[in-house]
Amino acid sequence: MYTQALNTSEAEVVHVEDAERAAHFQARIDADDRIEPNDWMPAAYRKTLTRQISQHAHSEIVGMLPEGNWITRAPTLRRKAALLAKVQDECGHGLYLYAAAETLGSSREELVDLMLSGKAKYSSIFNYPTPTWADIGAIGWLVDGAAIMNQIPLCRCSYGPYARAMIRVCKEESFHQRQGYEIMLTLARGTEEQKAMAQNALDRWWWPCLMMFGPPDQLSQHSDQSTQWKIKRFSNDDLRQKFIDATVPQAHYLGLTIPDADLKWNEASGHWDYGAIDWNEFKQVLSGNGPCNRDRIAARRKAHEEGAWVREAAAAYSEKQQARRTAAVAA
Ligand code: BYC
Repeated sequence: MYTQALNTSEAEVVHVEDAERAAHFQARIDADDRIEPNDWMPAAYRKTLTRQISQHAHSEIVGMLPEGNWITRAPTLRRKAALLAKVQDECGHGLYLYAAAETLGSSREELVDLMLSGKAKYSSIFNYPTPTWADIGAIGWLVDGAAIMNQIPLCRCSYGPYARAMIRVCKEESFHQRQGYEIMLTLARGTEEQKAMAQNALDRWWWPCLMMFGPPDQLSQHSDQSTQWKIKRFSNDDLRQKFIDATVPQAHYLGLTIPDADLKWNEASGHWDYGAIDWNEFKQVLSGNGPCNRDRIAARRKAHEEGAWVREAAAAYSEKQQARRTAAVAA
């Protein structure tokens, strides 16, 4: 019991109890305790995690589309096998993440419907096209590289199911990043045409990748609260800077040029200074006006409709199993 109700109205008691529970909850977070599904948590913590984890799950599922586009056209059998495995991993990540979100009380159907109806976001990065094979290299190298930078700290997120899901996801993302970088290396050391293709992909993916980390800190609505709750361990700008610092030397090794005339090593800060990001483009993509937003949602809706029979068959099988178990218990 958190309070004694003496000479106070019922509403006041509830209020005091909530405040005490919230203080106890924050003390657990401050002590780096893990919050588990059956623990008490503030409604806003549940809401923000459901939002972030489900958006993350949607990103994994929509993220299968740009790369899926190349499975039938991968240049060799080995490349095809690796790409197929990567896309299947992303599907698996989406499923762990929906399962983690479900522990907070929303059903997968509800969450998926929010994405299909355009009400829930998914990462801006998956609204860009993949016209050449080099895009598959650039996605692995840069998109998965950015994802790892963002997700490693999430392995220490205060919510247990999300943090545990992230450990496996990060291991698989590391393999994805390596396979992407290796594609870029092969192209960069290939013919002039192949090198130009790699450079062109870098030119198109660089800036959208920097946007993956979210708006600049002063415009981020959720950062302060999420940091207090140890959902976020680093700010959007800090992670963006870490990504740039790690990636610039990799581009140099490839012999490719980062498409930013203002990119400059800053001796004093020990970081790479970079040019202005076009936040208007980010806003446009988030409002549904990116190059591929409509195609992505249409493809997911079609897949969902075409998969209806699988969901119905699984539900019928599960009901049958349940009836069998009930009959066995009764016998
Ligand atoms: N795209 O207050 P902020 C992957 C939204 S998948 C779209 O800073 P927060 C992979 C944000 O949701 C990569 N929306 O938010 C898969 C919020 O809007 P709402 C996905 C964005 O949550 C396949 C508003 O802007 N990774 O790795 O504190 C192949 C204000 O932002 C974006 C994750 O989801 C964006 N880029 O911080 C390869 C990681 N950025 O919700 C790779 C988990 C911001 O109020 N998520 N918004 O309507 C996070 O770490 C955080 O949610 C973010 C944003 C850093 C993304």
